[in-house]
Amino acid sequence: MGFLQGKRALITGIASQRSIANGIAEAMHRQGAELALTYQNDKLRSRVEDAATEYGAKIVLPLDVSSDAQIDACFAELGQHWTEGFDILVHCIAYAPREAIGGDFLDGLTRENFAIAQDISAYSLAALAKAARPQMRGRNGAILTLTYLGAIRALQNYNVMGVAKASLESTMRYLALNLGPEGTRVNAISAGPIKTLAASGVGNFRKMLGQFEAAAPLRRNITIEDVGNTAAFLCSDLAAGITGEVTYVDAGFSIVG
Ligand code: 0WD
Repeated sequence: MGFLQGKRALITGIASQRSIANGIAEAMHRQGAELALTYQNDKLRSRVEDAATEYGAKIVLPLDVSSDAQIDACFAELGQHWTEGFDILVHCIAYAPREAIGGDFLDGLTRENFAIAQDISAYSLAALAKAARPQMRGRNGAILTLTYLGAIRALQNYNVMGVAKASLESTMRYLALNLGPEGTRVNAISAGPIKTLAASGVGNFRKMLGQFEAAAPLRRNITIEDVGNTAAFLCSDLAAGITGEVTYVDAGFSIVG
């Protein structure tokens, strides 16, 4: 029996088979969780439906986090399926305009680019947690988001996304503080670089993968399976004492000076 048996998990952010969210869905399914998946737009719908078939997920809902109406509709519909609530919310969503995630930080900086990165990549975690709150309350559930080292270090090219990830990590801690008394834990995984659609927008990403592999103590890159397994653990009762934490799944890269 898997350690997520009896848990219901809503997973956002599947955009392709390579998506980190796909690795998380696979691991949570393998550990016995019942899944619901969301897709950002019609272009991604059939891919997410394929994933739903693979993982036996009966619920597939549209969710573009830039729309308050879609957030409301998503949780209203989820409540019709899972009438007694659900246990796990996985936030795997980030976006910044491409010109703002490469080269000189100030060259790509505009008021609008900064705001979009914050809105889609950080505010959306709080917005989803707020919408999910009545359905997750009192179930010993867990919320999980995905962050990156650029939140705490100034890394070449990551730019406004680094600022948004710092905001995301802080948002995660405030959620942990306020949802803890209701029994909901909130955590983040800081993943090493993985080649996904979102990552291909970051300047010089391929070069970064090589440098990462050479410097990381485990001398290898990270896979979506690595992240998926840690996500399954953090959202399970095995991690009942962990909240407000950033767990590094990065082959040790962040400890190297
Ligand atoms: O190296 C990496 N790939 C790392 C990713 C290292 C550390 C952290 N992360 C984070 C990302 O910043 C993100 O928060 O992991 C999370 C998942 O990213 P991913 O798996 O690397 O990327 P991807 O497969 O592209 O999924 C991200 C998805 C979007 O994909 P695209 O590429 O189409 O923008 O986030 C979703 C979308 O499906 N997304 C949205 N979903 C709902 N509403 C929105 C939106 N407005 N915007 C983007």
